Amino acid sequence: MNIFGNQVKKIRKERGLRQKDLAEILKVAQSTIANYEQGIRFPDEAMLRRLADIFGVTVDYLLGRSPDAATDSGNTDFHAQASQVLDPLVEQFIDYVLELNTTEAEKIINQMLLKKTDIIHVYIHILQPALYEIGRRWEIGEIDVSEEHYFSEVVQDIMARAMSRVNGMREGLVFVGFSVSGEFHDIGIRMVSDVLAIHGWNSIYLGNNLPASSVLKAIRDSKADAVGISVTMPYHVNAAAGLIRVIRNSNLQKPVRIVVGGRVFNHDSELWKRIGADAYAKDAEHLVAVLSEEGAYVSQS
Ligand code: B12
Repeated sequence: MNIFGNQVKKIRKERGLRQKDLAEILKVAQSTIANYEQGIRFPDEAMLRRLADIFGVTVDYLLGRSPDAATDSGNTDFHAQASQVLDPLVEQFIDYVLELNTTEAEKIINQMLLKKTDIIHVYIHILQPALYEIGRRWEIGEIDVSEEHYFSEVVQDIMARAMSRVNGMREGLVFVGFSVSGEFHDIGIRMVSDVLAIHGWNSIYLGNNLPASSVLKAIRDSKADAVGISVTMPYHVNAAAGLIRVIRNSNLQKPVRIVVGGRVFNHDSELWKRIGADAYAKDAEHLVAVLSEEGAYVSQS
């Protein structure tokens, strides 16, 4: 019985990928995918892991050992990242939120916010690692999905309150940031948009699930200088590539720089080039450096 091959074929189709598309993402020949699906070949451990990552499922699910795509059935050490050594402040912040003590959690953050640029430090060094840790705990079944949802809502509330310290309308260069259509993860691009706002950009954050026509309208109406597209799940990469083509082929009054970022790019350092973006940044702080290094944009702060 070819359980693995059948799983690959089923999930590939669910994600709307052709064998050719999957082969391109994995940088293998199309025949390799065909062989997997027909049970002629079986991947090594690294390739199994990559396939699971690309599909956003567990290795157990790929192997037909678990009926659940998102949680492992016991054999979790294969897929879950090792627990990282966490900054005690991050750990304390997580504990408070999971104990539903948001007052104490927010106190940790507020004590760090003496000037507006401290928000960047809090984002990158407290909230971001806390969210990554929450993802890890969810993946190994240590916390429930409801706790993961709650945690991300609390983080977004805290971000909104922190940003109320930064003035509303800015006169600087215009950045339009959003997550590619279909992508639920939008906290990362929201952080990026906020960080650019702190650096004086007129930063317009659009959230997620926008049709291409609305993206184009936003770029046109705002006369955007740069557009930021966020992708977390590997199966949304094609949508991002398509959107980049649409933006390039549209008749904009002025050229716009297209920058991309998000988990999927952090795991494949050349992917941004292959999908036609102008630049990539690994996190919000890095983006500021990338944009100013390019010399095209000078921080207004
Ligand atoms: C919160 C969360 C959710 C929330 C999202 C809420 C929201 N409004 O965003 C909810 C519950 C909705 C969710 C859903 C899902 N999730 Co989820 N989620 C997470 C979690 C825990 C945190 C994500 C996050 O906010 N990270 C913090 C931000 C700040 O980090 P970041 O996104 O990397 O962003 C930084 C950089 O990447 C960069 N960046 C990001 N975007 C951009 C854009 C530009 C232009 C630039 C320059 C830079 C840049 O800068 C950012 C700031 O520094 C992660 C764990 C993780 N490791 O990330 C899992 C995680 C991403 N989710 C995962 C999965 C599997 C899912 C689901 C498929 C689960 C399911 N079965 O339903 C769905 C996805 C559905 C979909 N269509 O998208 C997996 C993905 C695994 C994989 N193979 O890729 C993860 C890794 C969890 C895990 N350990 O397994 N998720």
